[in-house]
Amino acid sequence: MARLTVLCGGLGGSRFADALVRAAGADAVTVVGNVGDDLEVHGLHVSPDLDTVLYTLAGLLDEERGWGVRDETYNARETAGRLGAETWFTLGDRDLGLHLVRTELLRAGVPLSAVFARLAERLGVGIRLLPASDEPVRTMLTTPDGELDFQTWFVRRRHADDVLAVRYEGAAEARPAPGALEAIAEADVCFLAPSNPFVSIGPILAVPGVADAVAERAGPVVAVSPLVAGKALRGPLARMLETLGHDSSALGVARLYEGLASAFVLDPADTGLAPAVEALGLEAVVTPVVIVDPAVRGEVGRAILDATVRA
Ligand code: FO1
Repeated sequence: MARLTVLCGGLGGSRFADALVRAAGADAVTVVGNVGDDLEVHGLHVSPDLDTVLYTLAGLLDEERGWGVRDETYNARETAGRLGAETWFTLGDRDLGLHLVRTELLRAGVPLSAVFARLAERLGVGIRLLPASDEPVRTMLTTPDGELDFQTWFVRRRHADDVLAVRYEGAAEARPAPGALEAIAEADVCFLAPSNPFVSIGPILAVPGVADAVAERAGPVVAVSPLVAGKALRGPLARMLETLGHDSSALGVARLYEGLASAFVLDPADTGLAPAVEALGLEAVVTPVVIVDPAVRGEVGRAILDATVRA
């Protein structure tokens, strides 16, 4: 059985992890996930990206919306709003149950990685799900209106502000979660999921030791393009690349991974970029990367594995 480790963010990353699970089985997959967009809501710890991975693999995700639990209700939010609380970050009733349990465990001194191990087990998710760190790392974005934390920028202000710089608060003091560096070093293939390189993969790589573990691997490091024909399937990546001074294309993303990845997976829509990707010293692998529909994920995952386990 091939051992596959995936550095991943929220929706794109969770769909990619699901594709690998469908192709190779849950036992094969370890996720090292982003905690840079974690936040506290009503005193509860919320880990949106890792929760999205958890919900996707448990078959609970609201696939249309791309976050939270399907068949959700919002009674607690309505009460909180009526009582004067801020409700711009929506927590549904079912989702709230998870945040209550997680926060209780964290307050009792259980590290975030152990909390996720428990949540995954209880929800029947067979992969290993590790936060990049048990310590806080927070993605902060410089905009023309000042510096904003990720969720204020993304949800509250609907990512309307141009992003001029990105910083990962706390990263320099954070330690990788137990097992994360080993999972990266020992995997047969280490993937950089089709997630936003600045706000999903960046905060993981910023934890001391993680980028070195990826760069020093003897085996392949395969980055999967989060852009197809210059467009993100969802989210603000194309515009962020522009405002941060990069090429708004799969090639622009490949350049960010130069020296770190050994191969870069491009959608057939971007075949024309393959020679430029190869010129960066990355093997260009052209195969579909669109995994929105759960029905195609297994097939897409198998094709990516066939093309890259040997890369
Ligand atoms: N995204 C929104 O656009 N609005 C929300 O109110 C919102 C709530 C939310 C609650 C739990 C959760 O796990 C995710 C949630 N998201 C929401 C998604 C989240 O902000 C982002 O998609 C990720 O952080 C980006 O990867």
